[in-house]
Amino acid sequence: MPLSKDEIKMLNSKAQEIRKKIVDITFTAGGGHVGGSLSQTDVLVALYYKYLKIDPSKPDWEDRDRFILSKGHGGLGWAAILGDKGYFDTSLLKNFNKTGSPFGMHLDSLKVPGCDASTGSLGHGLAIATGLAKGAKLKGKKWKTCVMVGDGELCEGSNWEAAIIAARNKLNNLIGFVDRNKNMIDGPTEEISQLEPLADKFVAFGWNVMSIDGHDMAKIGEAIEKALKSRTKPTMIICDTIKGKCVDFMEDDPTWHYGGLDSDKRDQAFECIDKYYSKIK
Ligand SMILES: Cc1ncc(C[n+]2csc(CCOP(=O)(O)OP(=O)(O)O)c2C)c(N)n1
Repeated sequence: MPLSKDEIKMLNSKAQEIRKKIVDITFTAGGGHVGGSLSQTDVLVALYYKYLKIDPSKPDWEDRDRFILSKGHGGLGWAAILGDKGYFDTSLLKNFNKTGSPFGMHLDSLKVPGCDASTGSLGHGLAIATGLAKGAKLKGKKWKTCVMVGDGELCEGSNWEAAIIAARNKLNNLIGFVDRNKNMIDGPTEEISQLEPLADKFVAFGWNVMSIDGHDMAKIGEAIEKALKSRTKPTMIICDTIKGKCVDFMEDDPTWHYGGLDSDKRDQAFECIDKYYSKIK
């Protein structure tokens, strides 16, 4: 069933809140991977506030859906969501990435409840997710596995090995998302290591593939609903996104892969986010 107008409104309002938390954590931490955290937000919000079957009071519940953030440097944005969901006390985020904090820039599954796999060394999440999805099949379990990879991350060959195995094993319980913001750490993906035609590549590897606007909640919902109906194939949803989404001085600028904000820039970023959402509500 498509997302209702009220659900879309709720999800957008949550995404606005999470984007402001991302900006705030970037300010208090003294820096962070803010560009990619902002591009991944809408998909993560749709998953955590609508589609993932989880119980933050029981992070290890065996029948929970699994989510892996393979682009682990987006941990700052992921932590904002896990805290908001109630996995831990959000006051802990005031010390994000500081000495003694359970949060490093990349989340550690041994320290952060709700984090199913430690990532950060790129190229591992899709393989971990493939193993989890295969595990669910072997155990006859109904839970699904979702994973987000960065587009720059797809330069790692291990992704393509996992893609072969997932299709070979008919893992229709696996849903992948590419945060296709077209920028990596040091510039545009197509100038550094050409990925296009990306959708055709996953099709050739035996996946069910969709390409959507990764900032449109209705489209994200539609794609996930379709993926849930796949009978024999894993699904890859290629999400067209903007690095730094909603903050005009960061948008589509690879130099904001990692950055810090002073209080003026933080307030400017808050204003940009509020302005964007005043238009789409
Ligand atoms: C194996 C490995 N090589 C290099 C890095 C350094 N690194 C961190 S982020 C990044 C760029 C990733 O780009 P992308 O996946 O597109 O992330 P996004 O633009 O969504 O932030 C790189 C190369 C790493 N973390 N792991």
